[in-house]
Amino acid sequence: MNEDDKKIRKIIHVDMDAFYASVEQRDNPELKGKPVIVGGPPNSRGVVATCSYEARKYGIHSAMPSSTAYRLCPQAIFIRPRFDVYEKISGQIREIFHEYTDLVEPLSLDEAFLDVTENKKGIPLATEVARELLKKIYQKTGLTASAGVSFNKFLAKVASDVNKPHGLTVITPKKAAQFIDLLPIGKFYGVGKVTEKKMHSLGIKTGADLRKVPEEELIEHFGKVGRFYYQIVRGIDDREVTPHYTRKSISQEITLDKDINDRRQMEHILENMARSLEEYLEEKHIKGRTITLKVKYYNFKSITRSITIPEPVNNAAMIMKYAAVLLDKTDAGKIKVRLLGIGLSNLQTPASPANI
Ligand code: DCP
Ligand code: MG
Repeated sequence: MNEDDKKIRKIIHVDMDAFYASVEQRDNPELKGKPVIVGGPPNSRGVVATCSYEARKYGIHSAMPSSTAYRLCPQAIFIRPRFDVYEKISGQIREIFHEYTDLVEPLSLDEAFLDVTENKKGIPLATEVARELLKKIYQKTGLTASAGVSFNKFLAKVASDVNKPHGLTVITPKKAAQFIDLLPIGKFYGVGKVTEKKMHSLGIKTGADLRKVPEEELIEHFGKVGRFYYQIVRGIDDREVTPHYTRKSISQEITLDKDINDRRQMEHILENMARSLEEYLEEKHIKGRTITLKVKYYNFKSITRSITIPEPVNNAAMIMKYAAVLLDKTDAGKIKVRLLGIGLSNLQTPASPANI
């Protein structure tokens, strides 16, 4: 196909505003206008899942320890998450999306990509579709969302973040180059904290800086994903909106050379597995909320123990912390063990650059 024949796609990224916290404010009017933190209690080792915009003014953000959040804003109201409610609302917004297209790719409970190039209502302007989506979401749920509209996933996703809350941002092909040039490197798709640091150390702070780096050099520094960066900084991102995210879990297991009952040795093996999981998860930009430990005893009897936490994790230390708790719930040590495994499920992911 000739480049010119390629139809310009119309992609929308929708993301609810301060999702869990907004739900709590909606359901309890006393919380409206106040700093609300959803997550672990302040005197626990828990973390902030999210917080209301009023709380963000104090510097509080997702993944911050609740104890730190309390220090920053002692008058904040701490609330435990109610996943069943969030899941129900997530279903409601998905129904709205499907009124327009079946090309809906949910990234988490509160965000999704939609390809509305062809849509069920025959609306020619994607911006119009986005406007309707936000309005319907508000009418049906009483909650606000933000949307980004562009010709690929990368730009649509970045755009949805630009005018939060209740914002609608459109990046046309004409505006793309300038927009990308000014974009801080941390906002690029797939650039997490670690990559951001590395980019900074290479003198790459913005899209304009990134565009100056030759492809080979990016591949040298970042591996396969370097090619992806080279393309997206030029506004090229052909990834399709894929309706289902199929991967449900990630796990690793090891059959030991010989059966063991030394707890320290088990922890050592689990730590190695957690580190290798972390590497994989980081690369794919995946996090998970359910950690599962698998133990097979010397007599081939196999058991699993799981824990689901409010805050998705991807780092080895956290995975290991929970694996150790789960190990206590088994007879490992009392009974000799021949296999150990760790799994992560309830996955959350932005559409990974590794999928292109
Ligand atoms: N979440 C979580 N832990 C995180 C990040 C998010 O448990 N580290 C949960 C709580 C959020 C929801 O997922 O409400 C959606 O995440 P977002 O990143 O979209 O954050 P919010 O919707 O809360 O805020 P924003 O308005 O910035 O999108
Ligand atoms: Mg959100």
